[in-house]
Parts: sequence; C-alpha cells; structure tokens
Amino acid sequence: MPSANPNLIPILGDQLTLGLASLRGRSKDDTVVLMMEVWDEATYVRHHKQKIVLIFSAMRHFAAELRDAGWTVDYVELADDANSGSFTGEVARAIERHDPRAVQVVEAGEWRVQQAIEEWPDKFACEVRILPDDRFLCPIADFRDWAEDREVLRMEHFYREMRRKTGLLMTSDGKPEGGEWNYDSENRKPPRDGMSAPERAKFEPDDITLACIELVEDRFADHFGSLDRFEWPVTRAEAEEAADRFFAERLADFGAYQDAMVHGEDDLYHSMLSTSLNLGLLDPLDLCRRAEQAYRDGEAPLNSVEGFIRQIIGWREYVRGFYWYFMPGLESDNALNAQRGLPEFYWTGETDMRCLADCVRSTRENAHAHHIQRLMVLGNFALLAGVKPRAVQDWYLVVYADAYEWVELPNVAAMVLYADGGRLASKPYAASGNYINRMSDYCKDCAYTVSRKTGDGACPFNALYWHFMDRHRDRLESNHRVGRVYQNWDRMGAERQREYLASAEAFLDTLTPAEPGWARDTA
Ligand code: FAD
Ligand code: DLZ
Ligand code: SF4
Repeated sequence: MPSANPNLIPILGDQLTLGLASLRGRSKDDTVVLMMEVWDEATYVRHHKQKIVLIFSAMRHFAAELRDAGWTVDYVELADDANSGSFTGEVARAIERHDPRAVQVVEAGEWRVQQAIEEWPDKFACEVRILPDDRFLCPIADFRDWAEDREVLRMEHFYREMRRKTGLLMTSDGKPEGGEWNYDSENRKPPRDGMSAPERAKFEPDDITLACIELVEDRFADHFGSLDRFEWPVTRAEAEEAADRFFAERLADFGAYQDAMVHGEDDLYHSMLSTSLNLGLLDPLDLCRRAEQAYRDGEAPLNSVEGFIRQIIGWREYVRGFYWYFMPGLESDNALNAQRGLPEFYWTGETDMRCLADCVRSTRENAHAHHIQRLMVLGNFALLAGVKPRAVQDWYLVVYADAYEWVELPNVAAMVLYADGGRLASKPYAASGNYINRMSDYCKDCAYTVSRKTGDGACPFNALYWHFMDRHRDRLESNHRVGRVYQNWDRMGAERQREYLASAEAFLDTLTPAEPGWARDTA
C-alpha cells in the first residue's frame, strides 16, 4: 500500500519497460503506476484489430509484471464505466483518487500525445515532471544539434556517429569492423527458387490475450484486419524467445535476403521484432550487442550483422530524430502535390497486380509486411500513382501492428512519397516492374506481363514509372542521382513517350478510390 500523497507515474501503451526513466530510482512504497486503455487512442485512427489486441494485451501483461515486482498499479480498462476516454481525463481522475504530490511521466512517442502532456502542468495543481525517453540512443535534443549544423541530412552520416557513440562493430583503433561502414551492396540477393525461411516464434493467445480479442471483436468489429490468427509476443519473456529464435535461425541470412520477396512467405529472414521493440519489451542496444556477439562468435556474417544493427541504431533512431525535428510540418508536407485518393485495393486486396495483392493479404492477416514490401511495392505504387500523402499516412498508421507516428510518418512521407522534397532521401524510391521482378517471384504468375511496357496486359508499374518521371521532370532532372533517367526517356522519342503516358493514364482511370471511413471515422 503506497503512502499518502504518492508519486503518480502514468505509463503509456508503448512504454512497457521495467527500467523506464520514470520508474528508475523510485520507491515502490511511494508510487502509484497508472496505466490507461482509452477510447481516444484506440480510435484516433481505426487501427488494425491485431494492433489493438497487441497493445491492450501487452499493457495488461506489463501491469501484472509490475504488480509481481511489488509496484502498485492502477489500471483503467476501456470497458470501465467511468473511463473518460482520454489520457488527460484519466490522469485527472487518478489525481482525485490518489492525491499525488507529483505526476512523473516519460515524454510521449507521438506529437499528438506529447501536446496533451505538455498541458498537464497548467491543468493540474500538483507538480508535473516530463522526462526524456532514454530508451532511444539518440536524445531528441542531440539529433536537433546534429541536424542544425548541416545543409543535408543523410542517415548514413548519422549512422556513423551512432556506431562511434555505441562502439558497435568498431575496431579498437576506431575503424569500422571489416573496413567498411556499410555492406548493403552484399544485401540485395534475389530469392532462391522456392525459398522458405525457418518459422519465427509464434505464441498462442493466453487468457489475457483472449479477453482482449473478445473486446476487440465486440467493440472494433468493423476495423480493418483479421483476428483469425494472433501470434505476436505480448510479454517480455515471449519477446525474448522471439529474439532468441531470430538470432539462432535467421540472422545469418538476414542481410543477403533483406530485399527479397516471395509470394506467401511473410517473414523470410526478417527479425519480426519491431512490435516488441516499439512497445518497449525489447531493448534496442541489447539486441544490437547480441547481433554483434553472433558475428564475433562466427555465427553470422558481417553483412547480416551490420545490416541488422544499421536498421536499429541507424534507421530507427534517425527517423525518430527526423520526426521530432520536422513535426508538426511533416504531417502536411506534399512537395510533389499528389492529390489522388487511396485506391480501394489497399483495403480489400482486390487487384490483379499479384505483388500488391500479396502484400495487402499479408498486411490484413498479420498486421505486418516486411520493409521492402512496404517500400518498393505498396509505397512505390502510391508514389507513382500520386496518392495524396495524408491518405497514405493514415493507411500505414492503421494497418501495421508496429505503427506509431514517430516511425511511420518519416518512412511514409519522406522515404516513400518524397513529400518532404528530399530532406530524408536523396531521390524518390521510384521503380518499374523490373525491380519487383528481380527481387521477387511475384511476376511469374501475375495477370500482367512484366516485360510488356505499354498496352493491354503490360505491368502497370512500367508505364506509371515513366508517367511519374515525366510529370516531375522539373524537380528531378537536376538531381544528379536521377538526371540520367531523362536521357533514356528522351531517346525513346515522342511517339513512344505518348504510348507510355497514355497507358499510364488509362490504368489510373481504372482505379477505384477507397470509400471514406476506412482509416478515420471522420474521413
Ligand atoms: P527487420 O527487417 O528485422 O529490421 C530490424 C529492425 O530495424 C526493425 O524491427 C525496426 O525496428 C528497425 N527498422 C528497420 N527499418 C526501419 C526503418 N525504415 N525505420 C525505422 N526502423 C526500422 N517500422 C516500424 O517499426 N513502424 C512503422 O510504422 C513502420 N512503417 C513503415 C512504413 C514504410 C512505408 C516503410 C518503408 C517502413 C516502415 N517501417 C516501420 C520500417 C520497417 O519496414 C519495419 O520496421 C520492419 O518491416 C519491421 O519488421 P522487422 O522487425 O522484421 O524488421
Ligand atoms: C495505439 C494505442 C492504442 C490503440 N491504445 C492505447 C491505449 O489505450 N492506451 C495507451 O496508453 N496507449 C495506446 N496506444 C498507443 C498510443 O496511441 C500512443 O501511440 C503512445 O502513447 C505514444 O505516444
Ligand atoms: Fe507486380 Fe507487375 Fe510483377 Fe504483376 S508483373 S507482380 S503487377 S510487378
């Protein structure tokens, strides 16, 4: 039983870490932890059903873990009659219940939530302390200092600093292990025929998860996504088991097949750990150290280990810093003035384009698709077709179990859509069907023919690619990484160019925009 006037420590749904800054050094006798399932968070977009089950189940398990460790936890369930529906409302009610001397909270992962938290000191009579989230390796202020000094921001430069800072894969004389910082050129192998990776660890829902599934089936029945299977880790122990299996069985091939895609093979050699990392069940630095150890023990090659570490201390930290540096503007950037509605097939999966249909299927069934599917199939199509950034952003935020705005938005707005005008990526990731054909087995059984460029039966990515390049010539021609493409375009001659453009337009005319309401109730 905590003392009178305890410290009240709200822990948000993605802060499920025992060593969280707000808990560290606190006395259990003097603290009430507050956890809140709130309607506002469950519905600000219409999250995939598995995402809601995952977060609620992980929160409930974490509350149990805290109680077992001796903490007092005040847990507000969504179905509580008095639930106010918002974080601020629930903290206000908890202040009435516990009369705390201070509220101590770790900064939120998302801008929207952080804005609400920053109002608490004015709203509440007790002291409110907002602490940095030191589960990330690069504090927001450090990223700002780093970014302010440069004309162009590039992940690769940031990543080298993170390697030096953490000492990961560094030699004793301060050089990168193996002599290179980046082994990406070894990480682009197409899939082998019939390639199938060892299955990731999958977890049977326990009673807590089953109760969350029932809640979601009852209250969120019309949200996107399937709950036929729910296999995500929801506790620290399960997440550790998933990581163990990845290191033992898939890390060695992670690098080589990082960009490969195989129809029906949803995980391949990816770690599938993003949901656990983002919830706080796994520690990023710990995972990287384990990967490094696997390399030093001769269990995984350098290209795989460096690739994995770069995703975590490089991309993951970089996009988080980028998000806080460019918010709130990033949300409304639209440098390419893309105005098309999101095609309906992103929700239904009903398209003859086999690559897209498979990626949407995996998204619906697993609340997951791997990076290259998100970037070069689903994202590439939205970029080439000129779909408006807000619609694409909403879709990605809804459909993936690992989606929080701090990581989703930079990836979608900046990496995929170039909506930031090139602050994150040096050029748009635009590609024709040829790229998808090289990196996957999708094309061989597709209704479209990848080698056909225009006209009936031609792979739509081919004409869309040139349509995109042509309509953004003014902006892209001067980009030294793209400019050469226009020499090829010009060599085609006016008639062939017209065929490409007409083919793309005919295809775009066939797209049915999604009905409003899939992503947001107010859409
Ligand atoms: P692995 O391939 O095993 O990679 C290991 C880890 O590296 C991941 O778990 C993740 O933590 C990190 N990582 C890899 N790439 C990135 C990246 N580009 N940005 C940030 N972290 C990265 N990741 C999310 O966690 N949440 C999102 O909402 C999200 N949205 C994305 C949207 C788009 C359009 C794109 C192109 C990428 C997005 N990513 C997102 C990044 C990446 O696709 C996922 O992190 C990855 O697919 C998760 O699967 P995994 O754990 O098997 O990753
Ligand atoms: C995504 C989400 C959902 C669906 N529900 C909750 C919730 O009920 N309670 C909670 O604490 N967090 C939830 N989250 C995560 C938040 O929306 C948000 O992403 C984090 O608080 C980071 O700012
Ligand atoms: Fe996708 Fe084109 Fe290949 Fe079909 S032919 S799977 S549409 S890239």
